[in-house]
Amino acid sequence: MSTIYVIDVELGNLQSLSNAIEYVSPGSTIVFIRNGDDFATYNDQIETLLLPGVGNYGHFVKQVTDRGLAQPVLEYIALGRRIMGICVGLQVLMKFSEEAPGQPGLGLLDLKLAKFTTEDPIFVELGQKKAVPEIGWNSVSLFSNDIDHIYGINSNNKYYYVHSYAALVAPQQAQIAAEQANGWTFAFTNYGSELFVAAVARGNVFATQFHPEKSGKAGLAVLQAFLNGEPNAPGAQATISLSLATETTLSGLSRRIIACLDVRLNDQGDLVVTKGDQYDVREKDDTANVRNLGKPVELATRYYHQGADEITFLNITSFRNDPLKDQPMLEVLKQAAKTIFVPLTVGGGIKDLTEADGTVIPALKVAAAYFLAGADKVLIGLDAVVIAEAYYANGNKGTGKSSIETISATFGVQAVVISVDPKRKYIADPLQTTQEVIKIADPARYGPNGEQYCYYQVTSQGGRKTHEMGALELCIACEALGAGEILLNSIDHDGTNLGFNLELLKQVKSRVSIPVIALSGAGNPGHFKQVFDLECGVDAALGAGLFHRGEYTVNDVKAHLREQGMDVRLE
Ligand code: 1PR
Repeated sequence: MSTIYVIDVELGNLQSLSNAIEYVSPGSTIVFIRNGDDFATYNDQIETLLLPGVGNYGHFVKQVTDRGLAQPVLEYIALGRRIMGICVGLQVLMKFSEEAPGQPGLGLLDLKLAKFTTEDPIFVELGQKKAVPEIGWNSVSLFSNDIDHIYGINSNNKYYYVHSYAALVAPQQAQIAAEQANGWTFAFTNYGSELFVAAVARGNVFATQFHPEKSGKAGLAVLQAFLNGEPNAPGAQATISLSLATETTLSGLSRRIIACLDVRLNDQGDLVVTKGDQYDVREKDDTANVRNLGKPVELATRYYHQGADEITFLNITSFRNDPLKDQPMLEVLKQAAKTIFVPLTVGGGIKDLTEADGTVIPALKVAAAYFLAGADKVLIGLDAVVIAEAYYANGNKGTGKSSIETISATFGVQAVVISVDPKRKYIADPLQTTQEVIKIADPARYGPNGEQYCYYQVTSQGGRKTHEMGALELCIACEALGAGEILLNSIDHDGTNLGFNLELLKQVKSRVSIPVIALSGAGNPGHFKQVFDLECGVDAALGAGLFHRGEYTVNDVKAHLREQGMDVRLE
């Protein structure tokens, strides 16, 4: 059996990469290399080396440098030995990134990284902003050197990207042409109107901007091609060719469908998947039991095989206990990450924790435990409300110490999702509140006393506590503090099967520049079409009850969207 060496600077979800290696190359031994001494110890034996990177470029490059890994990696490459970089592991091979001007990369390629623009012309002309980071499933649109595949990458498949910075083609066409003349092969992808480097290959070096370990079967085929030393592998053949998809979305991303599992202990102490009706998870019969819809890992695996683009676990009673001690949830993640190769998000109790003896466990450590267990993103609910209230009280300034700020500074903004639990409040006169109100368009939806306005008050602790702050104001503050994505619930729609809360989604999505995930209320595949048709450009849609109750599968939703001409990822 082969031995795969993986550079580990403790900044990423290496559990998933290890699981993916085990899946494509069963029985392989994985050896982590954490510093220059480790490299020296194993150097002569290394035949295959992986350089996975997640999150903040500057932090990652500093770790590679400070741990004495930069020189050994460059010497290893110069000797013609095989290495694959992933995400920031591709970016570190380049010379410079705007994300960290003072932290030069290894400079193997004379290319620079720049941030995607939210003011992408093809979005601006439609009155929209392009969400940054790019989070979702995109295809490889073109290759250099007259090839149409490399290491299993082909244009028929979709791969999972999660990044704000990229090697953009437009500002450095001459440098890219020069690198092609130096023997580099490129694959490129469009994000909106910005073409960027999706993968590079030359001799012993291969690197991808997307995450093959999170890109389902298509991604696993890429990882396998590298591990097998097959640069000419054609790659997994998608069950559909892109030519059949009648739309090309503005961003280039396929419509992202997420399955969500609300998880909690039931009265018997078992960790079960449950589902609320407007956040009430107890049966309406005389048992008043916690609704038990199944086992978390079993349901998550089922949804992965049904085509879910992401899986979200919400530990909905974690505000009552300490998630670090909440071993069941960490164990769920570990088990799920073994066979689910799409992004995993986990939420519930992610904040600074004070133990019984007064010891404070910082949110960063809580989040790190979840990343180590196999999560790609952490989701923050209650603490986001506390942080946003402090932000506004402090004159629209952060403290630099909040969970959102510390986790995004270390693991990248794309690793931080905020969960918003809003509840409608009718307003007769906009002057009655300092929060931005929505003018209700449909008179049939006016308030009980004919109120023509409303806004969505934020709640916490599963809707038990109501705050004056509006959902929009919460999202604006959290984006400013480093959140990379918004999970926008709606208690009024939760579990109703009446469809998503379109007016709330329009209000928030039109005012933020990070991806917004719609959830609460999905009752049939048509509701997903309805929300993706919104002009504001919702980035993803999430369902729970309709999947848990077995009324529809994820693929039913995707098949319906495809029939309607929408671009979805089908494997
Ligand atoms: O506050 O950081 O500990 O995070 C707690 C997390 O748990 C937050 O994301 C919060 O939204 C969630 N949560 C807390 N209580 C409940 C509850 O239901 N009692 N879940 C809860 C909220 C989110 C989704 C949603 C479905 C819509 N549910 O699962 O229910 O997507 O269902 P549907 O598609 O069937 O309509 P913290």
